[in-house]
Amino acid sequence: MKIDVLTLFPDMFIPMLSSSIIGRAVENGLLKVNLYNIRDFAKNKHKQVDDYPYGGGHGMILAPQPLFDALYHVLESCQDSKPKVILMSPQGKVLNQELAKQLAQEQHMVIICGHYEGVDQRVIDKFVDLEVSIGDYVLTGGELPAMVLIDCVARLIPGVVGNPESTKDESFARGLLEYPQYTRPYNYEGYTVPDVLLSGNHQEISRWRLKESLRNTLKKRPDLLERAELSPYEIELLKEVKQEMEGS
Ligand code: 4FV
Repeated sequence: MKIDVLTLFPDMFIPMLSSSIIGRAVENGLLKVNLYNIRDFAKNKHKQVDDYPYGGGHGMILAPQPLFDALYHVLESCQDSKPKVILMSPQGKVLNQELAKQLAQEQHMVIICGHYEGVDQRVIDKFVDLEVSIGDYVLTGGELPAMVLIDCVARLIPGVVGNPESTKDESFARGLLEYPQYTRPYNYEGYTVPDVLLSGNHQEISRWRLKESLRNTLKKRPDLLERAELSPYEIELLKEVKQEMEGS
């Protein structure tokens, strides 16, 4: 996958693109990220990239010229299919695992990082295919949201995370929260590991894990349960969980 990032702060991306799983994905060519500084495309003598909002009001707006020229530059250099142009914005579709899975199918994405009060609407009207938000709160810039998007999409690229199985039954993969995880030692300060996990009975273990996944989701994110398509078996297990919770 190739990702072109348009930002006023390209250096913010270096640590995440050179560390850990994402760093390895870049090293082994599974992920190519080009960082473009929007200010490099500003044609005015002071390299200004923002200006006052028409109609008055507080704050500044990212002006059209530097962004138009940055996007022309990035789009003219792509031979193959047109990339998906994404603007990180609080007005966007709220990012979730489903959207991450969809975007992981893309070969080429261009991510625009807003700043100040936002970008001139004409940039959105002419170039933006999708606005994405990482949550209903306002940040100082689109860089952190862009990094969040790159991370959650890149880890779904085959070969990026060591064992592809691990992205199959993780939280949200099935619309449910994950089950509790344990590792050695068996007894830590008197806190022990559920015996079923040491039983070697994989059927019992997967039943316990599914039940605990349902319990976690019911306790922490009941909204997800409403949306989850549960099998008759899962509905049975959920009933047991509810009885146990009523009993406790
Ligand atoms: C944001 C979000 C976000 C708004 C003004 C940057 C800031 C400035 N982006 N999800 N929440 N962006 O707050 O994506 O342009």
